[in-house]
Order: sequence, then C-alpha cells, then structure tokens
Amino acid sequence: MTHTGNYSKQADTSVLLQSARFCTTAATFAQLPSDALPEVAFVGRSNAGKSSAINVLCGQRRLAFASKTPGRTQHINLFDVGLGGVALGRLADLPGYGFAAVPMETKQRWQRFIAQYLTQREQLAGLVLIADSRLGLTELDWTLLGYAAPAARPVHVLLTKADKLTQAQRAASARKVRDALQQRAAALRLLAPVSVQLFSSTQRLGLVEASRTIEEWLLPPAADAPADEA
Ligand SMILES: Nc1nc2c(ncn2[C@@H]2O[C@H](COP(=O)(O)OP(=O)(O)OP(=O)(O)O)[C@@H](O)[C@H]2O)c(=O)[nH]1
Ligand SMILES: [Mg+2]
Repeated sequence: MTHTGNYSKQADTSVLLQSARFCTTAATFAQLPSDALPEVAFVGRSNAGKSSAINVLCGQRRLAFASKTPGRTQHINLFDVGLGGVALGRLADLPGYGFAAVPMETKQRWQRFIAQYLTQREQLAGLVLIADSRLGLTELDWTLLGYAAPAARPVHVLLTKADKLTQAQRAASARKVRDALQQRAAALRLLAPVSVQLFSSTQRLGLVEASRTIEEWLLPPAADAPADEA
C-alpha cells in the first residue's frame, strides 16, 4: 500500500477526517444523499462508542452527538469529509442496536433500516464496527456482520474503551475477536477483508491506524499515471 495518509505535523488525526462537517440526517433510506461520494459507516451496539469514535477521529468534540443515554442516535447522521474544500467522501453514524429499553416496533424499524443500508447502499466503501473491548463481538454484532456479508465491503473492527483494560487484557481481547472471526468467517460468507484493532476515544489510542484505514477506503488509490480523457 503506497498511500501514506494526510496527517498534520504533530496531530494523530488525519487532515481528511478533521475536515468533517455535518451533511444531513436521514430517517429513511430514501433520505440518504443520492450522489456518488463514497461512504464509511460506523455501526455497533448502542453505547459501544460510535459517536465518540467519530468525534475523536475527526478531532471535533461534538460533531457526532455522544451521550450517556443509550439509543440516542435514531437516524443515520452523515458527515462530509474532503481536502482543499472539496468533499471527497462521507462518514455515516448508524443507529446503535441492542438497547433493551427501546420499544419493539422502533427496534424493528431501525433493524430494517440498518439492514437495507448495509445491503443496498452502493456508496458504502467500508464498515467500521465498534465494539466494547471488554465484551468483544456479541451475537448482535455477528447478526450485523451476517447482514453486511452479501455486499462484501471491508470491515474494520474497533475494540474501543481499551482504556478500561490492562495491557494483557487488551491483547487477549484482540486475540479472541480475531480467532472468532477466523472461525466464523466461512459460515457468515464474509468475503471481504475484516481487520481488528484496539481503540480508545478517551486515551486517543489507535487513532492513526483507524484513520489510515478509513482514508484508504475513501480516497481513490493514487494512479501511476494520469488517465487521458478518451
Ligand atoms: N472510557 C471510555 N468511555 C467511552 C469511550 N468511548 C465512548 N465512551 C463512553 O461510552 C458512552 C457511549 O458513547 P457513545 O459514543 O455515545 O456511544 P454510541 O455507540 O454512539 O451510542 P448510541 O448513539 O446510543 O448508539 C459515553 O458515556 C461515552 O463517554 C472510550 O474509548 N473510553
Ligand atoms: Mg451515538
């Protein structure tokens, strides 16, 4: 991989992601932007830390709303990212799943919306699956990976809240998730690559690795030679 990323001198956040600006909020599939900009979606259980991860990756404190009340993100919130004022891609903050106190009907509506997004969103370039490093991947996460599998987009798992674990526990958490993925990938028909890393929004752990992965999905690879217009 030749792509080196766009990093400012001292910062661990990428210039591309720092440019994030709120774009729109969508409550239905039809409300999603219809242009062709590639999108990276953040998915995971409610309260896993999706919004916090987006905020810290973008170097902005309140871009995606991070709350202590689980289940607050009920729509898909989209953020534009670009370089030199030109939008090149989007980040999508998807509704969290698995929050028990949400009425069944609401839960089913979100589930359908997420499933439709994962299977039909052509602009989807990759999925960032956020999971609590203390819990690893739960059955709901495996269900989501099953929904996502047919679209064959790459998945990057952020095992977040790693600040709550000791070094040894962190290593064990990552190993357990990698092993489980290896065991279940064939049954789930996960064809695209799945990568795993530890992360902490509060301790800014793993920012560079996560940003690089997202940048590589959003920015087209540098061409060897500029293509002539035919
Ligand atoms: N210690 C620690 N706490 C975190 C971290 N990331 C998120 N949190 C906390 O976890 C809670 C949930 O974080 P959010 O980012 O709102 O989670 P979410 O996945 O967006 O939740 P929903 O929008 O409800 O789906 C908040 O109280 C955050 O402060 C982390 O890396 N470390
Ligand atoms: Mg959220």
